Amino acid sequence: TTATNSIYMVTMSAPTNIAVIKYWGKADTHYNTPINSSLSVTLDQTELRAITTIAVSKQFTKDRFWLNGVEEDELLHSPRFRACIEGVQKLAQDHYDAQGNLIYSKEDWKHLHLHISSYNTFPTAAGLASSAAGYAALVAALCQLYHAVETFPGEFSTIARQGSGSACRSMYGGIVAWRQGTPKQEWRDSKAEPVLEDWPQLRALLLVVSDSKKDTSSTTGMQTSVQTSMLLQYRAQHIVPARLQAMEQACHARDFGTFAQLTMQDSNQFHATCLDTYPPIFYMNDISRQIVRIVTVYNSWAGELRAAYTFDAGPNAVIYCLEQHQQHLAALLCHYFPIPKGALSGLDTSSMALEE
Ligand code: 2P0
Repeated sequence: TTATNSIYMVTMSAPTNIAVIKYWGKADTHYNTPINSSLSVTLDQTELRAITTIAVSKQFTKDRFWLNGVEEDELLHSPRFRACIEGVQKLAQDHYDAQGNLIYSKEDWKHLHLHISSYNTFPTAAGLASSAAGYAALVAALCQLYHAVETFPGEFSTIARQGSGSACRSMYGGIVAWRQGTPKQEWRDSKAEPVLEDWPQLRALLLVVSDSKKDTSSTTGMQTSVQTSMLLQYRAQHIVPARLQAMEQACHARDFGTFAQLTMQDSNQFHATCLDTYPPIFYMNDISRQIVRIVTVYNSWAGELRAAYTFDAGPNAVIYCLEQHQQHLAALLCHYFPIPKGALSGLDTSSMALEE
């Protein structure tokens, strides 16, 4: 076994994901399962990530957690956070060093305290799915720490789901579905499933309209929607199943036009259910609506769907397009929303002149 003063550390990161068929509404609040399946694109080629380091030592006397450098005791002791730690701990294995000596046994893990530090490389709680990346990175780091092994495919994603619903989808890259699952066996089939490993030409432009914290948290918002919006119930039962199937087909065929149309319609419908909620929830603002107009005009100018907007629980837009239209679209958007000097990095602005 290890010396008492040794510290064992792991670091893992997870990307954010942006849903094109949205999750909104819980079927079971305890197991954190949804009233409809959803589908998202994991932004795994970007730097939009949560990075989580976990340290373990026999010297630690209690669990501690820092988010972006600030200690967050309440979050650490929340049922969702505990569900992640305990969920992965159940799958822990003994841990040996390179020489085959036992360092930590399964029993040890139950008594050892953790120091967890997590950073987001993007604004927290501004509708850029920070909880998705955050809980996915937490679960990934715990899995690494505990040398956890799944007892069925997708089990790790069921644990991330209990941290935050959308986090289960960030456990895989590419295009990922979250199957709503059934109550039997504690909803073990409410899990993420990779749908398409990647779509190399697909691009996402992120338009940060505001990086301040959102007014209505997703958890509270969707609870009110489930209680008051009949439109949400109708959507979950009668619209999403067929739309999801059409979306999966479009992804497999890499049919961007269909993908774009379904994406925009689903975003619109999600925000319609927010308006149908009582009291109503407004996530999009005037700038968000201007972005919708620009994309609509751009698509009708092109005579085909070349860009697809989508908005989550905040005013920020994500615009999907194909690689060949990325520069043109970025130039158009920069024309209407000039970017402050120095705020752009990694983009070649010299080639961004509008062609028309
Ligand atoms: C989604 N959103 O599918 C939808 C679209 C926001 C709009 O998942 O309560 O943070 O932690 O399970 O996952 C945001 O909700 O909610 C979300 P919890 P979560 O991406």
